Amino acid sequence: MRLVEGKVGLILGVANDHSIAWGIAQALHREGAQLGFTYVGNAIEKRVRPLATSLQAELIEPCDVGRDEDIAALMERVRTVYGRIDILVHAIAFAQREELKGEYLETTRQGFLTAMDISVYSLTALVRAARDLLAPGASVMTLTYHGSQQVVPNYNVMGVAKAALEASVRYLAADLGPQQIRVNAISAGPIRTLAASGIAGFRTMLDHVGEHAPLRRNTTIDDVGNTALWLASDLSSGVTGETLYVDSGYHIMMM
Ligand code: NAD
Ligand code: 0WE
Repeated sequence: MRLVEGKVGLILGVANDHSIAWGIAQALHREGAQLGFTYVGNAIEKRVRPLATSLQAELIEPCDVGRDEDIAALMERVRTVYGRIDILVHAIAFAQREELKGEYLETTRQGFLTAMDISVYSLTALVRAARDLLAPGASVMTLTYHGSQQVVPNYNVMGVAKAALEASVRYLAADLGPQQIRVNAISAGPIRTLAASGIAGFRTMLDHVGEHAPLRRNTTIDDVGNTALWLASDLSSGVTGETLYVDSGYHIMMM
């Protein structure tokens, strides 16, 4: 029996075949999950449709997580097509580009609110809208980064947002635990995705991590996908409210 045979998964955050959400989708599909996907905007729709179709997705819907009406419409579609959710994957973050350089001190009110809305509140909004669809035994997961715990130059408002996201995971886990729904975060090491493109010095960061991490290599979307598969499966039935590191061990190192 495959690890997630017959489970229904909803995946938010595939932009292209480099996306962490795509690594997760491939692992879940390989082990028997039925998957639905969302996208924002026409450019991403063009990339997501063929990817989703290649995994026999029955649901491919638009959803800007900054819009409550999009989230509500998405969950109504899920209700019609699948009638339930066993796996919910939130792999979404956004801050205005100007906020990811220079001093954190210069963060604007609007920059702060946008990062918190799209990267943090969206998880809570999605889980609330999905509440009556989430089956007993369901697994909800999100993606975070160690910039929530220690200062990573230029990560700035996203570090503050990820700290709030990890705290949201704990509060959601406490709320949904009695319904036998688990909520966890995966803290991934740096990976070259669309969200990492154009970040000054990203190459240098990747090379440094690859040379100094215990495993002496960078994290791949397959590494994250396989941990997500475990979190989605009943093998992780006792784990909730947790942040799991999938970063070649980098965060345990000092010098
Ligand atoms: P990505 O660009 O492939 O994925 C980010 C996704 O967020 C995109 O699909 C984009 O469409 C979506 N998104 C942005 N604004 C949205 C909105 N308003 N509504 C709906 N979707 C929206 O990049 P990724 O690196 O795969 O990012 C996925 C997650 O992984 C993010 O939470 C990111 O913070 C996290 N993460 C990334 C890394 C890394 O180094 N790449 C490391 C740790 C954690
Ligand atoms: O969470 C992230 C990236 C999130 C992100 C990226 C962008 C780039 C394009 C959020 N919003 C935007 N907005 C854009 O306009 N990561 C963990 C990857 C990342 O981003 C960094 C990093 C790392 C690692 C930014 C600065 C320093 C390190």
